[in-house]
Amino acid sequence: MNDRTLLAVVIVTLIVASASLTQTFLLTAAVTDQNNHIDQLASQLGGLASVVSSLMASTSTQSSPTTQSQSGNVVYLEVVPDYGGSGYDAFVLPTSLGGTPPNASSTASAAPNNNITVSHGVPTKFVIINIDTAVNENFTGQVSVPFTLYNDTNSGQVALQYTQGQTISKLPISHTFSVADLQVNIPLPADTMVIFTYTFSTPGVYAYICTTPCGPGMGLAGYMLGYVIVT
Ligand SMILES: [Cu+2]
Repeated sequence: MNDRTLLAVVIVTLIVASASLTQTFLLTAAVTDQNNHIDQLASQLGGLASVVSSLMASTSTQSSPTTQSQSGNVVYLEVVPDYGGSGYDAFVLPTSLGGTPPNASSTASAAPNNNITVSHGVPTKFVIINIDTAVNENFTGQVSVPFTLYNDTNSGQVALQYTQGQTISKLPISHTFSVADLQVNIPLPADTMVIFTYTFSTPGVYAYICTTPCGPGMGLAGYMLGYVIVT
């Protein structure tokens, strides 16, 4: 091999080696880039996982099978006509709405649990949805606990504010949400939603009832009678 040939071989070898080095460098850069990308994805997924787990945690605290949770200090309660059979209107917690309604007239022990648990000293927002269209009484009285009344949501929510001390005269209603011990007496007109906030100051068990003559469910535990358990 003469010098010229040797030089050519060296040059070719150098070119091949440098190409290989460049390729290695490029590959390494690509892998590093991909690793960064994976890290980024993982952190995004981690963020998503924490959002999902926090959502699941808040969902699970809201779905206690027997009592309405005070999660977020909001209590949802529905008034369902004929829930336990003809005339047996009832306060029903959303968690009890699924499944087969009880038949109160044939099974005395079929009373559903509509007890509500709240914490004392914490403002609790009550959202009461009355789907009963019957009018059982004209309500007259003074407002002790302010509330907002929303008319039939089908025709658009029209908010009416009732302030403390205001006199209500002959308001047609289906039911009331009344805690006699605490002067809570909220009228529930037909097909409306009523929202009010109340702070129970002392732990204990307080009966809540409906005072209108609305049928055999009146004064019956699990129907138009339930308990607020203040912890
Ligand atoms: Cu009633």
